[in-house]
Amino acid sequence: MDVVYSELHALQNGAYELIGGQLQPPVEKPERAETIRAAVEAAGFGPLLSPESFPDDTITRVHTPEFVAFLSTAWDRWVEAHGPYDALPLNWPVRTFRQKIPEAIDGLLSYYSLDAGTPITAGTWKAARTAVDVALTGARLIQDGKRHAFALCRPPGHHAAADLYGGYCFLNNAAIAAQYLRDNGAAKVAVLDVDYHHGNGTQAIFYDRADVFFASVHADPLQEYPFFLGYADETGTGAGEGCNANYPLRWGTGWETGYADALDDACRRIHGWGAEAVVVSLGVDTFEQDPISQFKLTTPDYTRMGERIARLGLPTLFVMEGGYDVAALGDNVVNTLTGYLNASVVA
Ligand code: OKP
Ligand code: ZN
Repeated sequence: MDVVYSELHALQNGAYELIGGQLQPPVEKPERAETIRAAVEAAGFGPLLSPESFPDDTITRVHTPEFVAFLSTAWDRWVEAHGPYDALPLNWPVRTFRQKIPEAIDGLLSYYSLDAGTPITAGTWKAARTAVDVALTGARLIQDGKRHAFALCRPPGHHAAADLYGGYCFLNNAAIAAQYLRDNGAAKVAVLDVDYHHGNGTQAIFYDRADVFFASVHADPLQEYPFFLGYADETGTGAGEGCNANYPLRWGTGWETGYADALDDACRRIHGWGAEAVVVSLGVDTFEQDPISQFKLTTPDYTRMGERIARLGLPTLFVMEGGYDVAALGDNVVNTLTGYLNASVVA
């Protein structure tokens, strides 16, 4: 399986993160992608491909031009206002407020963000923009007839909506790749999100559309971030009614205690809907030792996950999302991809 990777991911490198009321080193850090790269290489995956450059209009098929302009200039404006420290918002236009777009950089960060855990740094734009190229290079491989590819994206993307960043995500790599597949021949594309956290951004982007099916298995938003989307009664709207499937699961869920059944149902829905290709938002923060998560998947369970995805029998683009136990990240990703490959029936 081809793997697309760029070392420019390391340009996203926040200084600290507020976790449980304490400033701590960020869990979303460059070592994540490096350990995955080393593991897939050691496991014999490859070749390791550098991303091609895709034009900005692949991004504005999913994100608003205003949002892209904001993200690409935010660091310079922040430095001008405050100096070279991580750019972070501190308030939001929640209930009782108006949705006006402010002029000042602090207000723009507040308007366009969903949390204060997603620092914009000197290299954020370059890293996020390159992650899109990584995902699109993978999508082009699929479009060119490959049965599968792995886009080793960092920073992740599934929390980013059309004009919203947060949850360590800036540009929605998986959504942009799915849209690219739609724009280049696939009539019906599914996104299967197995990250521990609900892919609120991807859901929002495709919520009213009948041509992209979104299915997500994730921690119950009653208990877990992002808290305000990801419930089972979110089934799509308008033309997209019936094209969204959420599987919220309680803290403590393991492979045999709810996860496998939910994944199976999500895959059945995608199959029954008639998807021609699937983009997998691959987060391995469902792992039992993940430092910010509460599921109980084990390293061997990821082999089963890959096998189930392979049984869809679809061209498959894996796009890296979360997963924060650096010691086990490589094994968990490799097991997913190996399980997939060993079970995939080459048409
Ligand atoms: C991203 B992905 C605030 C803690 C909030 C954010 C979790 C983002 C997960 N500092 N945690 O879905 O793995
Ligand atoms: Zn996650």
